[in-house]
Amino acid sequence: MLTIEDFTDTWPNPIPAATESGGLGVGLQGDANHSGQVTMVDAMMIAQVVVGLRPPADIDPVMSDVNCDGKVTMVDAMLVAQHVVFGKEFTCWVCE
Ligand SMILES: [Ca+2]
Repeated sequence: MLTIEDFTDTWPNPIPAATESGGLGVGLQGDANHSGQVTMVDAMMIAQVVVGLRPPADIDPVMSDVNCDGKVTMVDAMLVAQHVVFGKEFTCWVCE
């Protein structure tokens, strides 16, 4: 079992990280393309992977699974879009 309490760089600035079964993601939850920001591009990329317009390798599956159900689906794309537009925080439905 891996539990992340504080993950920082050498300054020490906090580094966002998330875990799920079989995976560790470092970065911003929802930042599917590792741009350093969570934007509508992330929501679009997740949606495009879900419908097969992009290869799964184009997104980080751990950072894209924002509801922590172990799958990347249209729900994750919608939650990322809601986060960008309304500032809604991500909630791990499975983890909590
Ligand atoms: Ca998910």
